[in-house]
Amino acid sequence: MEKRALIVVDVQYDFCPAGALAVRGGDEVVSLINALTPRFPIVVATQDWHPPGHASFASSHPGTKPLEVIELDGIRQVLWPDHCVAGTPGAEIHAGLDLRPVRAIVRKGTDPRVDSYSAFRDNHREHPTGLAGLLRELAVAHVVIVGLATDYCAAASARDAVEMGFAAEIWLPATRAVGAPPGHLERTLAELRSLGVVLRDDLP
Ligand code: VGL
Ligand code: ZN
Repeated sequence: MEKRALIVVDVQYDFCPAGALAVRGGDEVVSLINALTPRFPIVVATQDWHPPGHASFASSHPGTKPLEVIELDGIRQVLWPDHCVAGTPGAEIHAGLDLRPVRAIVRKGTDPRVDSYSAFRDNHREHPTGLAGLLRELAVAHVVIVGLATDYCAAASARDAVEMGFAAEIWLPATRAVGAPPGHLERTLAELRSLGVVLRDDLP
């Protein structure tokens, strides 16, 4: 079988209960992912890593509130509470996640002007993170995506993976979703399916 990599997306305190951008049940993925990592020859993780005042923060746009949608440099941007500010405790990867099998941690969202949901490139689809090159050099043809959040960073990573020539799956039980705005999760999953992303409802 072709070589598979596990991509562990944004399992960070700010996406866990009590975090700044808490995703319901976010911390529940930790033990599920720990059980998966030994089964993959390559495991990489991503870390949302924003400078203070990042353009995705509602606080950077006076008069707006989190979860409002604006147009930012010509693309749709959901505004978020301040989260995953580089170097803060909320930006740390959950201490329960076993990082020993993780070969590389890719940080993203570091450009103050543009958001970066995907593990592969920013939301303008202009600046790659380098992950595609790393995976290709390691002869990975197929990626399995788990982590947070299903409907934003996991989804964007799967979409880009397919577009960049990888086969992609999301293993849904090891993800949790933001679930906003209404209907976004369902639309996103339908779109991913139509692009050929395999959405698994169980964990093997
Ligand atoms: C994420 C919103 C903002 C995610 C990151 O990891 O899904 N969502 N930044
Ligand atoms: Zn973010």
